[in-house]
Amino acid sequence: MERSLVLVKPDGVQRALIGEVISRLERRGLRLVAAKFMQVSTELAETHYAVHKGKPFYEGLISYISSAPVMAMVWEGPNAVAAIRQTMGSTRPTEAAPGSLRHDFALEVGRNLTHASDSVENGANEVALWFKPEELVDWNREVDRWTFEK
Ligand code: DAT
Ligand code: MG
Repeated sequence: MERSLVLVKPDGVQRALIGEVISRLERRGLRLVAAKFMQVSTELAETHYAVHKGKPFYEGLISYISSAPVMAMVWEGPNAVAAIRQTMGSTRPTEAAPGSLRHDFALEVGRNLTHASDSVENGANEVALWFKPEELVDWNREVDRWTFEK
């Protein structure tokens, strides 16, 4: 079962869109594994976005993600990484598919509401960075057999 880190970034929290994000992931059939509302330290922001260090937008990205609280979550399901990226939409909101979160709720790449892991491997690494093992909940839903083929 694939897992992805999902963040509702500070703009999403300030704009009262936490529920919208959760609702869309729930409706998709994905299963919530962990959640915490938290202030991101500069250290965590820098580790999380280490791959972007040196890029022109890096400094702005670090201050944006640590400027106000975020809702950090782990979601799982078959093809969860691709499904969640699709629900979020492309990085640039003006390129995001109609109906995706970034299309429906964002205008600028620097205020694009959410983060989602971009590969299964990065998903596992990001979950380990943001959550302790004991914060991850293993559970089943009665409806899982109607959503998950196996
Ligand atoms: P994503 O968040 O879709 O995985 P990414 O990993 O390429 O996108 O970049 C991380 C974040 O950095 C992205 O959500 C917004 C910001 N960002 C990316 N490219 C940018 C750019 N060209 N200008 C400003 N911010 C950018
Ligand atoms: Mg990314």
